[in-house]
Amino acid sequence: MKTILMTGASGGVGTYLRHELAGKYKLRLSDRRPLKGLAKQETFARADLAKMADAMRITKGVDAIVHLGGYAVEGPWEPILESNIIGCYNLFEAARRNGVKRMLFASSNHAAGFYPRSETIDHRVYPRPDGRYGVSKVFGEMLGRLYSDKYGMEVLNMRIGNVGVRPIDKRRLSIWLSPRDLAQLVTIGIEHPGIRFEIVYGVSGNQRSWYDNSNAVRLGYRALDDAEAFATEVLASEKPGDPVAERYQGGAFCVIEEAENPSAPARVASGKKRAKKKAKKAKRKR
Ligand code: 15L
Repeated sequence: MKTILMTGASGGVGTYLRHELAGKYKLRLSDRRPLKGLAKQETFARADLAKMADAMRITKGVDAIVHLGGYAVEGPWEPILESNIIGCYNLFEAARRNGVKRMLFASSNHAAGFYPRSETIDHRVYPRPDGRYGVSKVFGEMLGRLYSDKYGMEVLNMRIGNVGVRPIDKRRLSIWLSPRDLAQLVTIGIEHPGIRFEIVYGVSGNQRSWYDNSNAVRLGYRALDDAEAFATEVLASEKPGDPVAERYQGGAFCVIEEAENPSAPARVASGKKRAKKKAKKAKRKR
């Protein structure tokens, strides 16, 4: 049985994936936060990927890495820099030094979030990140490109939409990824023999998809789910949003400013504090 390192295992995507992959692999779970309730084939290795020593310790002796760890939404630069730039670099470099061949990178739809919703995009489009977070995902993809070309690492980038048991709004009807479809893509990433460097979209077979996911299909992906089954219910409670957010695939990420992200309370609180301080200072100067 292969040993797979899963970073960011305490997060939402990690939790779904652990459940879906149970019994298929030995899972070495890792996160900055402690994790309780391990299943039979699971072990936990606490790590802060901003520290190279931690990255070296957890990547020893694994067959593949599923890198979910990082700052997962648009937000202030500092935590994105620490987790998604420094942490991501440390992980790739530690993997290389420890001889790990296979890397599955949880990229995001936000690496290309500034494409309009009227356009269907495939894995070959030029990135159009919709914020600092999106830029950090492009960085991760390009680290993969470098480590593949220079060191022969085998890299699958999954531009994940939104993982959940159901799509939560109109935008997610186009980018939803069910847990079992996520597991199918991850399994392809671990098992497919011919991977060098690939980009696929981490979305289910949604009728309203903005993606031509033929590269995933070429690798054997056959999505089992389609968000359309939830469309009537979802659209009944949909309220009109910001017109810019509505125009682009990345939605609200395209308009969010540093201190505005309600889905990142802890970090944003400090971002807000900083913004207030800055404003006060500027007022005093005036
Ligand atoms: C992402 O990349 C985020 O990690 C996730 O929290 C969602 O915001 C998702 O994109 C989305 O676009 O819905």
